[in-house]
Amino acid sequence: MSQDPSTMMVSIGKCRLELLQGDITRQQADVIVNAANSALATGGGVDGAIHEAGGPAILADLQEKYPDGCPTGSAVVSVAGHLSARYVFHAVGPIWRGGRHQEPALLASAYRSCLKQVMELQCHSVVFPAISTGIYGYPPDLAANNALKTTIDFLKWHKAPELVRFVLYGSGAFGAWARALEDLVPR
Ligand code: AR6
Repeated sequence: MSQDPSTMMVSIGKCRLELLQGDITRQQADVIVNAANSALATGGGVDGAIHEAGGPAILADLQEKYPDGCPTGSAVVSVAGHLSARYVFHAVGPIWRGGRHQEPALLASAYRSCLKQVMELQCHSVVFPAISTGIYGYPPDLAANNALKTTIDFLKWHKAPELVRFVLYGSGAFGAWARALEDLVPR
């Protein structure tokens, strides 16, 4: 495991799993994942940042392709506009309501839906934000364990994609992901 104050990296077979503190709109990857809502309406947080940086082509594509939105626990694909990516995936995580309303299963399902579509579109790299941990209120430590365990299980089973990077906004989120990764992949 390599480590400096704001990055962390582990290998899962031939795949790389990275944590980085930063702004996801500045990333370069085949796929950038957005934390969306089920109406696919422009919101705040990472969603607002992605639509602002990516430009109006993203919303126009979503409105044309998915007029009925996207169910919680799933993800849909749009163009990437001005972002440095082939696609933007719009993943809908659950709103935290205490943890007994299928939140863990729905969060894992949102990540799995993205990873599956990364493979189907023959993409090799994907960057994720901390889905559901902002406006949707999912506790960061629980979300981190869920996101990383789901991803590690997927990488072990499918041996792809080559690179999965979580881009965490702020030191609090980065710390939660770093602790969860150390627990799941002890050095
Ligand atoms: N880069 C990376 N992470 C970011 C950035 C950024 N530029 N900006 C915020 N984050 P949120 P949710 C972090 O609220 O909880 C929207 O209105 C943020 O600090 O963006 O899934 C949608 O339209 C937090 O850790 O998404 C939905 O209605 C994480 O991204 C709703 O919010 C997720 O926070 C979705 O809520």
